[in-house]
Amino acid sequence: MPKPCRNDVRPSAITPEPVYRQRRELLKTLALGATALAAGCSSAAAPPATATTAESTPGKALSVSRKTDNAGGEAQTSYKDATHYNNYYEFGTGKGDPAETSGSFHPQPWSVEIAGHAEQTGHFSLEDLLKGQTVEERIYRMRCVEGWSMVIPWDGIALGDLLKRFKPTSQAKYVAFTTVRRPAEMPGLNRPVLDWPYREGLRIDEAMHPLAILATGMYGHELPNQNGAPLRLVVPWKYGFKGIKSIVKIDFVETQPKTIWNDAGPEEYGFYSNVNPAVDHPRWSQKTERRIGGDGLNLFGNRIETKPFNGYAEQVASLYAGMDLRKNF
Ligand SMILES: Nc1nc2c(c(=O)[nH]1)N[C@H]1C(S)=C(S)[C@@H](COP(=O)(O)O)O[C@H]1N2
Ligand SMILES: [Mo]
Repeated sequence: MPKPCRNDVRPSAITPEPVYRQRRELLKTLALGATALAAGCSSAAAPPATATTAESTPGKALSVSRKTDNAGGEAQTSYKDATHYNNYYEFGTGKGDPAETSGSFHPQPWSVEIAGHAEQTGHFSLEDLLKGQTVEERIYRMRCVEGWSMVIPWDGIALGDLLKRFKPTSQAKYVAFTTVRRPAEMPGLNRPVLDWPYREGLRIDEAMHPLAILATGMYGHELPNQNGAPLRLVVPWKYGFKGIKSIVKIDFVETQPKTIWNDAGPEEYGFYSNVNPAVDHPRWSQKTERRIGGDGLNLFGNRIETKPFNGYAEQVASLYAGMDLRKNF
């Protein structure tokens, strides 16, 4: 079982025992075959044969400080689906690979480098970063560029609250994030699928938006390795690939940072990557999405219309007032 998260994150609350030691038996997921260049490229492969409808939510969810968003009451994705249908290419490109191959990844101890245009920079332990921060549950829709979506109860802290503590200067126009690079623990890094390490970025006002969070847990428990332990970004109005996992560096920069998917395919993956049903990916439509869940992974059913900004337009559309969202995709 994964370990519960704590609302009040004190150094002692960060448990030293790696989550993987107590993991429940993993699904024998099968690799979904070779993956094309896509931020979670869909393939016509059959659903994992052993995926079941069994609900494998973790034990008692902890009480959380407050719910700031509940995805309009939409049904939550099961814990099992959310932890066995993943994109984390450092652990392989198949949807089942991360659950299967991330067992020897060590999310603790962890430290994050804060760098760039801020009054305070340096290396901080995860405990220090989370000290005094309130962990809240946010139930967010998450929509992958390849056309599937989930509704996940994340436990995390507001990204902006954390960033402000370092007092970014007026030169800090963007925030760049980097994932850890540990080839010995991340088998996917040995293949040049992407230009490692995984890198993402946000404009500073996007990063400061209250909907953007740094998640440390999900379903009331610490993040499993495959979901980005111990710290990952969740930006619900953007395509899933912006949600960079296992972050080790946060850099306040002046110019728009290079991102790994934009480097890999600038025509396909823009910097903004706001969920936008009106702008298709060059190789597929983005008008609808397949909500994972229900009947197993439900690879074919539950197709719903994708909403602008993934349903968060009311809160975030003003960030892009006056911008041509076809050009700035
Ligand atoms: N470091 C890293 N972060 C990553 C990815 C990745 O391959 N490596 N995949 C992204 C993509 S494409 C998606 S859709 C989400 C998936 O998050 P989940 O597996 O928790 O659902 O993580 C994003 N973050
Ligand atoms: Mo994705």
